[in-house]
Order: sequence, then structure tokens, then C-alpha cells
Amino acid sequence: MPATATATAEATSGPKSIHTVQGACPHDCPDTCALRITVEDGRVTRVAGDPEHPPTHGALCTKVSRYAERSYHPERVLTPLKRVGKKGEGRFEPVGWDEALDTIATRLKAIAARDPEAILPYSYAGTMGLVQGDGMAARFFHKLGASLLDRTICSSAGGEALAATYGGKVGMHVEFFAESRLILIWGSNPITSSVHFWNFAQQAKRAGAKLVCIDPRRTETAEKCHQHIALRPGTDGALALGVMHGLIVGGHVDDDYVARHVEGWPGLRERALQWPPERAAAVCGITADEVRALARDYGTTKPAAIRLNYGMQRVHGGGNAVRLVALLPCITGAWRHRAGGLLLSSSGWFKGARHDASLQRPDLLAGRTPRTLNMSTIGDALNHPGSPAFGPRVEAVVVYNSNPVAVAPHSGEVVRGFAREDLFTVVLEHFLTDTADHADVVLPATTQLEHWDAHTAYGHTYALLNRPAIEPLGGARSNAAIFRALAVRMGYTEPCFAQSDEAMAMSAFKAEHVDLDELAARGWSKLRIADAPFADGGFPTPGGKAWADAPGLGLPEHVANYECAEAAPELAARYPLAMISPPARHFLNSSFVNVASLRAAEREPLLEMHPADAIARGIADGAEVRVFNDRGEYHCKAAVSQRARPGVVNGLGIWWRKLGLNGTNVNELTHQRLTDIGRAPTFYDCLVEVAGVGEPFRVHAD
Ligand SMILES: Nc1nc2c(c(=O)[nH]1)N[C@H]1C(S)=C(S)[C@@H](COP(=O)(O)OP(=O)(O)OC[C@H]3O[C@@H](n4cnc5c(=O)[nH]c(N)nc54)[C@H](O)[C@@H]3O)O[C@H]1N2
Ligand SMILES: Nc1nc2c(c(=O)[nH]1)N[C@H]1C(S)=C(S)[C@@H](COP(=O)(O)OP(=O)(O)OC[C@H]3O[C@@H](n4cnc5c(=O)[nH]c(N)nc54)[C@H](O)[C@@H]3O)O[C@H]1N2
Ligand SMILES: [Mo]
Repeated sequence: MPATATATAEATSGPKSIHTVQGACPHDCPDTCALRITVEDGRVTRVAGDPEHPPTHGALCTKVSRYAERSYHPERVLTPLKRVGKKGEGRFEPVGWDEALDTIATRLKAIAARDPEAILPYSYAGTMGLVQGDGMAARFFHKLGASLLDRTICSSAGGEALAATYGGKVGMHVEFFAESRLILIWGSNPITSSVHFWNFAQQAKRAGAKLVCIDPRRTETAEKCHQHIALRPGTDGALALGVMHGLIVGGHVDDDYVARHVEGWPGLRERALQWPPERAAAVCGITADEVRALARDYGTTKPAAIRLNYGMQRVHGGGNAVRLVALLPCITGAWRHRAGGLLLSSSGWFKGARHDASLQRPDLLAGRTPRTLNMSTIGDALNHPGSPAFGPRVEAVVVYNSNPVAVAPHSGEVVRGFAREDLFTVVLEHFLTDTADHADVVLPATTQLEHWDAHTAYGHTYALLNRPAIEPLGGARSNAAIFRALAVRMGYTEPCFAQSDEAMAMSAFKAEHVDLDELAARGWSKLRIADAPFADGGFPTPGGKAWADAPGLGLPEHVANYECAEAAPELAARYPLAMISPPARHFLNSSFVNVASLRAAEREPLLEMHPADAIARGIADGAEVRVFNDRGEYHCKAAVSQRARPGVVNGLGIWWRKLGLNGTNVNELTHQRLTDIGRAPTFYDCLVEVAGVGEPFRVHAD
């Protein structure tokens, strides 16, 4: 039986056993909730939020409250599968575990004997657990000497930019937003994607704080803020420079804080003075008064907090923009107060708290330095075998915790790569996703209800533990168990390949940083971090100062999108609409798209369009449209709505291609060019045109 946190047998009508198990939400979300899982007669009947865990506060998002529906889904893959059709057809037959593992080990051994770098692990954050993420898997691929993966698909532009400003991915405690007087919600839609942060923002709002949302899209969050600044995508750096200008001329710079705790301010000050509100407003497509008012509010309201999110760094200049925004609280000294400062990510606080080296065992590389491939350019990496840019041909890909065929940019190229008949592909999954359809062997993985794990967070500062609530369903095995079994077949004898999931989870954190007894007893424990960590400087840079002028990068500046009228006028003439593709509320990236109740809530793939853009193209609300550019074509339904600003369309993500209208999704249109900092994808830096499918809608002249 799996261990349980609290076992409360209750007398009910029948001989029922009921108990609750303490878990953690595994998903890629800043909130990383503490879960209470109710198990009745061996079956999970309820997944609820832990009322005692402060960020979770007893509530879950719509998606994860359906986690049991997802785990018991009739289409769960519960036995290993071997391909019988053509690549991508998704036709498989069940095979036993021994046959599946032998097939894989034989193939990997043969490839590794020639060149282990021809094998590529591909994974992201399907689960963010330290055990089922890159725990046992990392040990396996390090020992093998496989290519390394640069995990850039989400946050590396912002993450590296933050590290080039504060020295790490560190920021405010989420709880203290409740005490802020001004909150800038910048490139973030928390009602959709971080509802537990929104709870704190609402507490602040009720206490009289002003909320400002900075987002090209009129999101559910923007509607509930006092002010919405609908700037053009990819212009946040210009806005931040315009705000800095306002802070300087308005006398709102905290000279004492800047002198003691900021490196390179004189140079940045000079640069910001070249950005009067009119210049910033023209670049951002907003009014100069909006820039002035934002600077005045931000300079005069204390404490002022910024919730920055990754939505604004998925463009060419995403890294520079994050540096500029992250410097604002250093210039005003907002960090002096625990309810002031900024939060983009808190994951850096966990850096010293985990036993990274013993979890991942990079020492098993034994001096080898395999090449690194960027996950965001997987399309090119698979299609240009042997090219100087990528090195040796990729002969095998092992995918776990990710669905690249749906989520990676320029999916036409990604599909072409995964369709290579000479590529050996293994996919560890819960479902037959678009990527699993391209596998030679699919291995059934357990869900969070069925395995052990330990979790950090990137939107709060608590470590969490996940205990299994039930035994694995069918023939499913945890990722760690799968790599353990493969290691045996590869002949790896190091004791680390025999370590159990439970032992890995229980030894993930260091006692100096996390109260391990509380973690074991309650399922979560807060890291020991000062309330106002940078009140007197002490940033985790080598000299303790925040960097306006960062080593190797110089001063930050506004960098225009790759695809915009300024940088690519000829392209903008053919494709005049900028497309962003932010998350849909009921999906989590491409997860949950196959959960009927959640797909029903999203109805169909949508493209939001401003009425002016729709009328100009004769497109009616609800009409099927083709969204296209030189890379491809995506069909979806038009939602004619003020949620879109003129000139910008919002293609809500991320549908499974095979569940879309024409077998594609929004990534058919995105490209593989990378950000200025962090080698990350530029999903929201994309020009398109839209046309109706079928009869154009006629505008009546009366
Ligand atoms: N329901 C749901 N929740 C999720 C996810 C999901 O897919 N669905 N994804 C999860 C993941 S992987 C992540 S990384 C996190 C955070 O994921 P993020 O992608 O940061 O998600 P959002 O908070 O939705 O913020 C994105 C917002 O940025 C806006 N935006 C787009 N371009 C720009 C721009 O150039 N400038 C500005 N200022 N804003 C821009 C979009 O309109 C959108 O409202 O959320 C997680 N939570
Ligand atoms: N156009 C566009 N594209 C985007 C984005 C966007 O905003 N717009 N957002 C980007 C962002 S922020 C991100 S983070 C990426 C996300 O990309 P991914 O990390 O690939 O996320 P998902 O699409 O949710 O796919 C995760 C897969 O892992 C599987 N999984 C979950 N738990 C387990 C487990 O324990 N074991 C195994 N073996 N599998 C498991 C799930 O079933 C799911 O199919 O997408 C990016 N792509
Ligand atoms: Mo993400």
C-alpha cells in the first residue's frame, strides 16, 4: 500500500475505507499547490487544495480539480505500445514490458556504440517533480553520454535576464502582494494561469490598492484591474524606459538606494533620458499620458509591487525587456518594503535547497562533454542531420514530460523531423498525444496520483512532497521506474540506478534550508528567506548589487520584434497582423486538451480579432478562418471581440493538432528564431494574415 499522510477510516453505510493523502500539483504553473487527495476503496474520488498551505488556501484551478478525471481517463495509455503503422499515423499494438524495454535497450546500445550523442533526451515540465522530472532520467542520460538538452522553451530569456539583474531567479514572497498599494500585473494573466497569486492581488485591491494590467490582450485579469495598458506585443522594454524617464524627471529616484545597491545607473539614466513619454508611447502604440501616469503612480505609491510573467519575454527583445522592468524597483527603492519589489520567478531561492548533484549525477558524464541541443529549435535539429550548426545526426529521441509536436515552434518542421523513418523515437506518456503518435515505442507513465515526488515552486517559496494516493493504474510505471529498468538492461551497475522513487523524494532537500520534519508531516514547508530580502541590497550577484550594467551584456535597451513593421516592412505589408498565442484558461499548455469537460469549456480553437480588423476582412464572429503566413496555415474560429487590440490577433493555445479543425495548431505559424538573451523561442513575435473560409461576411452600408 502507498504510504499516506493521514489515514482516517470513517464508518459509512458500507465497508468503505476512506483516507486522504497529501500531494503536490505537478504542473508547470507558478502556484504549485498542496493537494489533499481523497481515496475511497482504492479509488481517488476527490482532488482538493490544502486549506492550510498559505498559497493554495484550500482552492484549486478548474483543471487540477479534474485531475482524477484526467488520471482515470478511458484513453490513458496503460500498456507499452509498439508502432505498426507509418510514423505519425498513431497505429500501435500492445506489447509486454520486457519486449518494449529490450527493443529500446538494444537500439540505444547499438547507436551508443557508434556515438552516444546521436541520442537526444527531450523533456520539459509535464511534471515539475525532482524525481519524475530530471532525476533518474538525468542519471540515465549522463551515464549514456547522450546529447544534453538546453531547456529553453518557456522561461530562459526571462530567467537569464533576471539573473543578469539580480544575480538569480529571486523575488518577492507571493503572500506579501496582499499588502501592496500598487500592483503592476505585467505580461501575466493570473486569473487564467496563476489564480492563487490573483487571490493575493484581490486582497490588496479590497484594501484599496490600485491594480494595473500591462498586456496587449484585454484578458479576464485586465477587465478586473483599475487600468489596462494595451501595448503592442514586444514593446515592454520601450515602456519601461519611458517609465524610467518619468521617474527621473518626476524626482522619484531613490538616490540613496541606487547609490548603494545598483551598479551602472549613470549609464542607464542617460539612456532613459532619451525616452520621453511621446517616444515610448509611439513605439508601444499607447498614449503619452498613459506612460506619464504609470511613471507617476509607480514613483509615488509605496509599497509598489510588480508581478511580471513570462508572457512578455516570448519576443526577440524579451531578455532586454525583463532586465528593464526588473530594474524599476531598484530605481525607486521599492525593495525596501516586503510588499514592494518584483516577482517573475522564485525558483532561484530553491537552488541551494536541493541536492541537485546527487539527484542528477552529472559526474556520471565522467569527463565527457556532449553537445547541447536547444529544445526550441528541435525542428531544425531533426531536419538538418549532420549540419555544422547541429553536429552529428540525431538517430534516437527519448521524449518524456513534453509534447514537442504540439508545443515547439514552427510545428510543420517539428512534424517533418519526427516523421523521419530513420529516427527511433520513444515516448513516455499518459496519452497518445501528437508526439506519441510519432513514436516507435510508447511507454505508459504514471500520473501524480500514482507516484512519489518532491517539488520546488517558481511562484512561491515552499518545498512540497507528493505521496502516491493509489497504486499505478494498469501497467503504468513512473518515469523513474522506467529509467531504472532501462539502466539494468543497459548494464549500468552504479547503486544510484537502484535507488527507489521514495528514497529520491525523501532525500531531495537539504536540512539547512527546509524543515524536513515539517515537510514529511504536512507535505510542505517554507524556505527560510527574509521577508524583505533586498531591503538593504544583498542581491545574489557577486558584489551584492543589482546590475543595470551587466557583465558581458552592457546596458539594457529596447529591441524590436523580428516580425514587425519597423524591422521587417516587406513582411509586415504581406502579413499585417501581429499574433500572440497565450494560454487558454482550461488547458495547461497542451495538457488537458483531451479532457472532455475542459475541452467543452474551450469549445473550439479560437482566434480573437478586433472588430475593425474583422470588418476589414469581412469576417463574422464565429466564422471559420484561415490564419496564415509563409510557414503554414491554421484553421480556427474567429472570436470578434474587444479582447484583441487593433492590429493584434490572439490565437489561444495550445490545442492538440489532431483535435484542431485542419490537423494543425497555432504553432504551425510560429518560427524558430531565438530571443536576445537565453536562447528562448519567440512565440509571440509572429506576423500573420487572416481570411475567411468560404463566403465572406458582407457589411451592410446602412
Ligand atoms: N490555464 C493555464 N495556466 C497556465 C498555463 C496554461 O497554459 N494554461 N501555462 C503555465 C505556464 S507553462 C507558464 S510558463 C505560466 C506563465 O505563463 P505565461 O505565458 O506567462 O502566461 P500568462 O500569465 O497567461 O501571461 C501571458 C500574458 O502575456 C500577454 N502578452 C503576450 N505578449 C505580450 C507582450 O509582448 N507584452 C506584454 N506585456 N504581455 C504580453 C498575453 O496576452 C497573456 O495575457 O503559466 C502557467 N499556467
Ligand atoms: N504558441 C505557443 N506555444 C507555446 C507556448 C505559448 O504560449 N504559445 N507556451 C510554451 C510554454 S510556456 C511551455 S512551458 C511549453 C510547454 O510544453 P510541454 O512541457 O511539452 O507541456 P505540455 O504540452 O503540457 O506537455 C506535457 C506532457 O507531459 C505529459 N506528462 C505529464 N506528467 C507526466 C509524467 O509524470 N510522466 C510522463 N512521461 N509524462 C507526463 C503530459 O501528458 C503532456 O502530454 O509550451 C510552449 N509552447
Ligand atoms: Mo511555461
